[in-house]
Amino acid sequence: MKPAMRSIALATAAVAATMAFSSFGASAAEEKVLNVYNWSDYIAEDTIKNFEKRTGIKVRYDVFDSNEVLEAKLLAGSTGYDVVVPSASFLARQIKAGVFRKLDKSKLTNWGNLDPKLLARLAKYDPNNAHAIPYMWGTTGFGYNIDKVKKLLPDAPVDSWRMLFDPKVVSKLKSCGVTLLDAPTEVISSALKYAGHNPNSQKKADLKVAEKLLMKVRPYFKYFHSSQYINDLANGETCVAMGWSGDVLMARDRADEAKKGVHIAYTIPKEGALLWFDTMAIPADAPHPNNATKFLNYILEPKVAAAISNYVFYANPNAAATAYVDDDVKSDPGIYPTAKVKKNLFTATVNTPKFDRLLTRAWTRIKTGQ
Ligand code: N2P
Repeated sequence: MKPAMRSIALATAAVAATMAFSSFGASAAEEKVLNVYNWSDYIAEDTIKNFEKRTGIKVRYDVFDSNEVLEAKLLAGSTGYDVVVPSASFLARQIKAGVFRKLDKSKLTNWGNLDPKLLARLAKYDPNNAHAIPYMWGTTGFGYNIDKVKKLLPDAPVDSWRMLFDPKVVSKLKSCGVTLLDAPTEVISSALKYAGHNPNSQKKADLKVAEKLLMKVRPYFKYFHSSQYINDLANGETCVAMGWSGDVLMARDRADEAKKGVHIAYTIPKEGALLWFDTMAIPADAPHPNNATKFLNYILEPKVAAAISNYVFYANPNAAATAYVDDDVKSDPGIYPTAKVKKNLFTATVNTPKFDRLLTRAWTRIKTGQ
């Protein structure tokens, strides 16, 4: 079945299931089904299989690659999903909109494995950590093809956002393929940081600064997309891609495995970059909330979390998992940045609705070049 058809079938099945069970109340036994909506390339190969084997719960698994897409669905409601994975800055306003149910911590017996410092940071978005568990965290920087970039521009500023935001540099790299994330908040805040402004500014004038900057470089971009770049970088189809830490490192890994002479590196730009947290939460109208809680508790198991980090190259917030994380993952500064680099990272604040409206319009202009 095509992915779109599958989602429609899934949504229909979920609505039917909700209707069938609603008359029995929340305590009725749930059918052994769980509908998960996660980012693409964001779970280990056997995470779902092992959960199904152990619990007998059949997981239907759909993927997305944009917080905006997830948010539009959540706000419209009746998604049929039991577990979704918003970034913390999006989660915060989704909580305010009432789209999540509170976690039943009495059933999350593995909660104590979580790093208290990270929970405290997350509590800024979700007071008392009432609605979400932290899943993975990472940075937003860029990946590049070491040899292709060197060939086109021997003294390329590979440690700087200039690789994407300085027309003098990007114009010279255009021929080997430069791409941007289709993630408006992250692109704008990164551009603002590069330009020396407050990356979380909600001012119209600052948004204009970022828009102008992006308009100057946009002719040199091949596309805006948030998942295609992994394979394109790995295959040598593109040479510079704004991207998320683990995704770029996955591209590096795939390139190494293919042994076709493609060498990829990840940069956390020296001007500063976004540090984000992704979370797992249960929609208020989830058809299988008990199964969802079981799944969240499973994700909080140290070995499960470690296996995911080892596969997707994102850092996890599970202190008890560290012992099981591979040494080359633990020691990779692209995954766990050094203290010095960390000082230069910023986190996202929650956009005001007004800024978001301006941002959406600016983003359309940037993408279409009009
Ligand atoms: C995984 C995407 C990482 C999540 N492909 C970005 N928030």
